[in-house]
Amino acid sequence: MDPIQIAFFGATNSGKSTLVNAIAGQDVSLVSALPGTTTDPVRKRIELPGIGLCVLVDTAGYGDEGDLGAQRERLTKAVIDSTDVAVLLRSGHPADDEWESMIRKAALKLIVISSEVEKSHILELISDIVPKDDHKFLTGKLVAKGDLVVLVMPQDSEAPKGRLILPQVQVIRELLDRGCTPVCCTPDSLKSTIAGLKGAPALVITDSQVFKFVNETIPADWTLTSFSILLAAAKGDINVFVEGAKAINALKPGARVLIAEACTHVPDTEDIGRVKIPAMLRKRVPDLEAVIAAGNDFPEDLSHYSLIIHCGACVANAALVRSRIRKALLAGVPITNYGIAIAALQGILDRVSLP
Ligand SMILES: Nc1nc2c(ncn2[C@@H]2O[C@H](COP(=O)(O)OP(=O)(O)OP(=O)(O)O)[C@@H](O)[C@H]2O)c(=O)[nH]1
Ligand SMILES: [Mg+2]
Repeated sequence: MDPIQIAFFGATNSGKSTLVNAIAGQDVSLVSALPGTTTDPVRKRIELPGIGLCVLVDTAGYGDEGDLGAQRERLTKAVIDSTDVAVLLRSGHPADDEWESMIRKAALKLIVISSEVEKSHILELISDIVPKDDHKFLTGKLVAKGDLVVLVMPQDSEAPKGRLILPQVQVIRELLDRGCTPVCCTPDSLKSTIAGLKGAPALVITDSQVFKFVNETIPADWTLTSFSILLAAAKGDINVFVEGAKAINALKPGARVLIAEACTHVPDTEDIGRVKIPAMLRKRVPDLEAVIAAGNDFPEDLSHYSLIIHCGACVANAALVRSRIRKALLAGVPITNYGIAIAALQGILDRVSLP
């Protein structure tokens, strides 16, 4: 589903960019004898033989001096969080050990390279280490071949003009691949869509924003879930998120909640994370403080938060969500996500089917 993110780390001039270019078979990154040639992370999507669709990430080297060097190191460290496979080039730099232990602590797959012979076998080393079982279906066991599935997809002001959002596209494509019949409607046409069906669909998948309406509109014995829940299950740990959502009931007046968004976007007036969820929480918890962290700005210190609510991560990969779950659990802070928080807030988490 997600491309496998393979990131290259090492001191400046250790040969990261040269190696990335060799793997890609093209000039992805600038190479020079000058330390500090690569300044920001450089990403290249590429299909690697025997491995599959990958994103290669070349990073700025560590050991660069000054304020700019420190800023580059910060960007390089942020890459660790979304990485599936790290390749560390050891070149005898004093900081090699520190970086190796930092990457090991992040619990991702690691290949340590300390000789030119290893560099020449890099594709085999990557192929041996990449996770092979990552081809999970979003809809999991909820559907089988031949099933009819109703998709409720509001096209409000938040929806991009002229196209569908990625989770909807992914689910429709997957249902077609699995031999199912997706039937799409907006909340306005849900009743007439149901009336046109011969019997109960195998599953109804709704946008979580209209969860309550859909739940009240369809018969109580129909199987219901949401796009966010499917995504949460594919990108993260559904059990941790369901457990985290229970913390909503324990929030005390003045509690601080971290709303973490994987992407950065220009906020909308109907914004789900910045407006809708905080408003729903404040109805239950007086003086609740919602702190927004967008993109890479996930705080290092999570101890001030009573709960973390993460976005559906439609543009981020599972590795990033896993690393955030790990950080939350290490800090002892419950973590959930948008779709599951909304389901919990509307009191229908028990009504939802998990994939
Ligand atoms: N002998 C030898 N030289 C290499 C090797 N890999 C890279 N070089 C040379 O080392 C220098 C630095 O290579 P880069 O690939 O730019 O190194 P980098 O790690 O990307 O460096 P920064 O972007 O500055 O962090 C260049 O002059 C390369 O030609 C190698 O395996 N062997
Ligand atoms: Mg470079």
